[in-house]
Amino acid sequence: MNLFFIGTAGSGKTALTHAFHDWLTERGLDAITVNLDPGAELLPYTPEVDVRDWLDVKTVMEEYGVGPNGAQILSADLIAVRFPEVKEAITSVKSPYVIIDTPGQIELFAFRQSSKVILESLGEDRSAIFFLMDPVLGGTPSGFVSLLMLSASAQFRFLAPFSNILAKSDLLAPERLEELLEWGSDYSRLYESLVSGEEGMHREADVELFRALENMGLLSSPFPASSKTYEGMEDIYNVVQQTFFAGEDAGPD
Ligand SMILES: Nc1nc2c(ncn2[C@@H]2O[C@H](COP(=O)(O)OP(=O)(O)O)[C@@H](O)[C@H]2O)c(=O)[nH]1
Ligand SMILES: [Mg+2]
Repeated sequence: MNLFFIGTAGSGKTALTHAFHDWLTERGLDAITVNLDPGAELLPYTPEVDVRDWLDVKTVMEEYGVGPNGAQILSADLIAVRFPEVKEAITSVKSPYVIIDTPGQIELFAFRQSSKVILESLGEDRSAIFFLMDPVLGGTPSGFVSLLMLSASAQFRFLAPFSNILAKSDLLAPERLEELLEWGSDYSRLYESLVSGEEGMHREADVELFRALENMGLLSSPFPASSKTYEGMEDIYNVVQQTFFAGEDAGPD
């Protein structure tokens, strides 16, 4: 099972990769971490497979004579070329849970062809995608709608099951957390907040965006998770069990 954590820069993908790995292994479950971010500097965990062994942004900058942004994009594309070797390294470990940390900026993974190559190579039927919603960006009704839109556009590109996570939940006061979760689970509340706020000129566009998401059936409720308090780790685990075993627990108690 390949579990991909995707999201905007700073949404907590790397921290969650670390936390969820620890959570699984503390329960005696066999899990490995994979770093697919060629631009990562310091990682809080030690990945079993690290894309930087094949490709890193600094070397790409030197070799191709491009700047940091160009190198990030080029690296994201070059991963696809080197992926057969990366995949070989992943599958040779033979661990049931493969937790995959993806590049910092969401567009480098979610919106480039290389991510399709990666998912297809590992098997979309053996993969699940978790989109991390950053509560800092999703703290206003229009910010929340924008994140749902971003999540929906990523969801469109993949066949693998897709879940939204309200990340870094420990940063929110209980009543704020409750409000954001209400927006996520009851879209009439999100709509109310959207039209009643002081959001000025963008309001109509947001309402249109909201309606489009609603009409396409693409609004999916996030659940909270924190890499600090471990809130939500069990929910991620349950999603995985539901997805791959239809509720039957694969691991020891
Ligand atoms: N309080 C809190 N901070 C977090 C959490 N997850 C990540 N962070 C912090 O947010 C920043 C970005 O996290 P990181 O995992 O590197 O984000 P990434 O860019 O998506 O990989 C770091 O300073 C983390 O320590 C969380 O669950 N709670
Ligand atoms: Mg990261």
